[in-house]
Amino acid sequence: MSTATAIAHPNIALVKYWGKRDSTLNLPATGSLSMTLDIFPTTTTVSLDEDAAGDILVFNGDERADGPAERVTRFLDIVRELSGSAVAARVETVNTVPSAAGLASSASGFAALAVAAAHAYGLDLDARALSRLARRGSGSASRSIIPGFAIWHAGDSDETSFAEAVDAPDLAMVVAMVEKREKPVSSREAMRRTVLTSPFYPAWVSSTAESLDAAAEACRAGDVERLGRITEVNALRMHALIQSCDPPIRYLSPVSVEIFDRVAALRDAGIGAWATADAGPNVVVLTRPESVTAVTNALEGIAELAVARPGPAAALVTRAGE
Ligand code: 2P0
Repeated sequence: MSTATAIAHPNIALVKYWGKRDSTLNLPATGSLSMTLDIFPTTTTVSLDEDAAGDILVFNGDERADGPAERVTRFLDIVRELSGSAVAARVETVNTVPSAAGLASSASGFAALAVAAAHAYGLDLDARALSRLARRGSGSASRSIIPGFAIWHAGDSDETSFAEAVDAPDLAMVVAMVEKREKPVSSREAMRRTVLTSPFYPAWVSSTAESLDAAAEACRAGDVERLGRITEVNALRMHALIQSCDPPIRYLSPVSVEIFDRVAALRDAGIGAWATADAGPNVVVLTRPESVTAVTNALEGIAELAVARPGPAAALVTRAGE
């Protein structure tokens, strides 16, 4: 029996992925840029089982037979097709990120699953191929394969849509966990609704492509101020876009908005700090490492806080069997 265990970390996008051009291949409408974190890892073990009738998913100790299990099976079907194997697998995953709270749990989840499944099924994939594979599970997972800062190139085919590392200045993130409950509308459904109903969607696609070029340039040049400004503007544009759906969706809560205000006040006081938020009420503050204490002091008491630095690539931990 072949078994492999892998570990991956979530990532937070500075320039966001919101909207697909192809939902079968999970090709995004625009490229994106992110930092992989060094906190909240997901550890996943994939064990092939020749006698099993179907795949089994055990998520944080509970066997699941619902949506997440079907999504894992659809992903494993891609791995089985690539490897020429028809064998079912048992997938055990332990996620330390608060699940479905807009903190990129599917990114670390599918990145860890991609690495573990590729090894368990005997595929020899380089980082680019792993990023493409992880993308099929969840778009943002393509970036969690990569350490530190990553650009996910939108591409226009399975071969050309992958993430790769980009040089960046020394940065940190302060994660403000406003709520840990499941979000009311999944990113996948909200993206679909955005593409179908928002009159602002074409403007989002064109402006995000420009923001990505500018952010990549700022990253390479080590221009923290410019990168920070692009990050906060892009996040607020994404939330404005999401709120413009019919029926509308609003992920930010009053506490999230209060955090954006406190971060703006920090900037007025001369501290380089910029806020972003994914598909949920949690807010992540991008800052220089030396300003982390100023940020945590400013957010003290409003939310549970965690400090992250650029994290490692998704990696194999152990492997056994043929
Ligand atoms: C991002 N998010 O760039 C954006 C910003 C959330 C807000 O990627 O449908 O779970 O699995 O490809 O990757 C969340 O969406 O969506 C996401 P699927 P995913 O991080």
